Amino acid sequence: MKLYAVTHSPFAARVSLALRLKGVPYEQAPPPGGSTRSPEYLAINPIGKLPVLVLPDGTAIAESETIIDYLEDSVPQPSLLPAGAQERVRVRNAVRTAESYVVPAALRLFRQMKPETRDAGVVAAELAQLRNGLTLVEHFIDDAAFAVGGKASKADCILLPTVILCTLVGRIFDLPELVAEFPRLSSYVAKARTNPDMGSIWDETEAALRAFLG
Ligand SMILES: N[C@@H](CCC(=O)N[C@@H](CS)C(=O)NCC(=O)O)C(=O)O
Repeated sequence: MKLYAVTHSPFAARVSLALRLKGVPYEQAPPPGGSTRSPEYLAINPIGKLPVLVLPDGTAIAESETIIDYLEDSVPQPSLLPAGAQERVRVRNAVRTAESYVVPAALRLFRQMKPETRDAGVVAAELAQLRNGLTLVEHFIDDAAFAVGGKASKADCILLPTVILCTLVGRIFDLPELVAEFPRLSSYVAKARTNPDMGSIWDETEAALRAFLG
């Protein structure tokens, strides 16, 4: 399988982690034509975003969460969902909460990255949203090496790259303790990073994103 992705993308990191956890071999490549706006890439993914997974028959699957769901359907073992219905709810609530309340605020904060054009009011409002989202995420996760249910799940695939984004937000806005304000989340991340797949995705993505942001 081919994964069109860049290593600094937290959305690509979600899928890379799912592929590694499932033991699916893949080859990573940058978007054809050199950009997500190239005609070649838009012919593959009209959404114009990375990542995209291209199957051996040429089928292209867009959107990180949809790709992970496809992997779960097509390569059921090891499953990235817990066995019980209630634990699956917790995975989905952790994923939705990160996706709906944390990631959008983090992405809006990245638009305020440059101090010279920064709007202090927007930054304060978005940091409040971000902190609220992280508080909600903490509600759904375990203080353990895996976010939910004692084994790797879709929740880990979404949450770890989300926390990387938040770590970088903290660095940009001079809040080095931003993630540490959330003790359950911080403790989970520290334990999760001891897992070889999760630790390597964290290290690779964080280093690439730091370099990308300068
Ligand atoms: N909802 C998408 C978001 C993907 C996304 O925003 N990818 C960024 C890379 S971090 C991208 O491709 N940006 C290029 C662009 O917007 O042109 C997903 O989950 O896959």
